[in-house]
Amino acid sequence: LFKILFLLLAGKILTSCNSTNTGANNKPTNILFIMTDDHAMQALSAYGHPISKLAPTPNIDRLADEGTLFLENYCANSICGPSRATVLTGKHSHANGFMKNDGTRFNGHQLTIPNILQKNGYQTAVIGKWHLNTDPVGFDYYKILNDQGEYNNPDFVTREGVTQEMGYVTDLITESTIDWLEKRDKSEPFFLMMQHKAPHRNWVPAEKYYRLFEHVEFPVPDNYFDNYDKRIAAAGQEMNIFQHAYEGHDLKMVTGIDSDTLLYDRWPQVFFGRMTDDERQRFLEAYRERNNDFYLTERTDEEKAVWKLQRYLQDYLACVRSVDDSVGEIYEYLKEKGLLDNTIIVYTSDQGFFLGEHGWFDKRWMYEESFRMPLVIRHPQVGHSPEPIAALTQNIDFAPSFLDMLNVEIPDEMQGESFYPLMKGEKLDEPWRQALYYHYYEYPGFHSVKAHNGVKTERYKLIHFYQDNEWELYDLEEDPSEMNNVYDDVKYDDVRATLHAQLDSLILKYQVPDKYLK
Ligand code: SGN
Ligand code: CA
Repeated sequence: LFKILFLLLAGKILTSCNSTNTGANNKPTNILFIMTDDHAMQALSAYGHPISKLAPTPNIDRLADEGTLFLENYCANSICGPSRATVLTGKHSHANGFMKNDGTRFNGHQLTIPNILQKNGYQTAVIGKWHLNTDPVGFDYYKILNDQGEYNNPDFVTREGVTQEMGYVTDLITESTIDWLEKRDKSEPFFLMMQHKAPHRNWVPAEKYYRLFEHVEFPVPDNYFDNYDKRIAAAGQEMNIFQHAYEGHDLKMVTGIDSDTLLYDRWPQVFFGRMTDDERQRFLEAYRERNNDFYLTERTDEEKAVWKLQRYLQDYLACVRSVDDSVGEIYEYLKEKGLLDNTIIVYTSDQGFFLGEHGWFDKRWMYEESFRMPLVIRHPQVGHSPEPIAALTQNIDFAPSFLDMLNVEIPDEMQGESFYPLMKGEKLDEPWRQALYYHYYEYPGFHSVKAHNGVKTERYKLIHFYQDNEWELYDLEEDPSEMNNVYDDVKYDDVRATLHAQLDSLILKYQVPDKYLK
């Protein structure tokens, strides 16, 4: 009997030593995955963009100071549902089946991080934006927004049904996250996804921040008045701030001096209709001075375009402020509960966003601003990486990397690679990838961005708008703003040939079916 007891005990000690799934003090490692909606790198001050200097994000920056900042992280398909499906599955859109935000229903029964971690003894939860059109699978608990969700007094969907909660969406998601952390079974590790709606369109700030940036002039991008020369697809889009932003819904403009009626208010039920009468009145008062000024000051069209850009950025960045507050609150909670040393905190956004570059809002393009995804990871055992990571990483890598960090086997069918060795500064068995594959499908669709795929290397980018067989090539070193399509320039003959070969090989590697390339 003693012998058996001894063997059992030795076995137990051995398994717990073998597992790297332990943080400091051998506590199991948790992951808190924070994802926002449409948070551009230009608006995250750890990345140092001039816009963010006027609207800093100290709480997210602290994660970077104590962790790892990824400089060249990209999405596979710059749109909400598809990016989220890629994060969950570690696969490109064609492989996980969620290619467009067109009502596609996500198949949650494939191999996903929550499914795998749940089977490995993790408590799993998702709180906030989900937007995949099927109920979350693999989660012990969920409390998600209805579809895109609302900023004010939003509806939340749980297994029990739909309930409206009074308040501001970012605060409510933060409170529910802390509430879940409080009530969870503390004997098991957790994988928790906190997914904010902000700063998604129509950029409604928290009441305390309505006037936060009222008098701040943000830098106007050099290419704000882009004429889309030699870029046929870009010329056909519908995401120009001056022309296409809805004056009421997006820019909160009213019909005249002292008016209480919004100009074009596209979907009253998700915006003004969600507010109480008092809330609406306080909102109108807060915007009154700016709105009156629009009618009291004469402006040329060009000046109006800049005025609209400022209005857009003021609200967008005020939404970001609440997101940053949320990160701060969660951080304090983890600190207070002694969870910082065994919780990996990830901060990212489902894709990037245009903050006036090319004259635009929204995303979808393979151009840098929307293609890039901010990514910051605070891993307590890795600590601060003095050098940010400049390798080409992508959201297909998230699932394999998280599994790797928790020492859980990575399924073969995942198309991404674990970037965890890069974070630890380990020498790699094989060189890291030199080229990324991108594919956007949603055309026809909102904002009229033609479907395209392409390849990006450290210096170059080749894009194919395959429905019209239009090609674009950018030299990002010479032309970081992607204004000069050099596809037909003989100087780039060799580069073009190499990029074509890289694109073909990525299409093969990821097995993109022919039918999706027409
Ligand atoms: C909404 C927005 C669009 C946005 C899509 C996709 N319009 O339709 O501007 O491109 O969502 O966004 S809105 O006025 O209703 O906000 S995504 O984040 O879901 O990809
Ligand atoms: Ca989004």
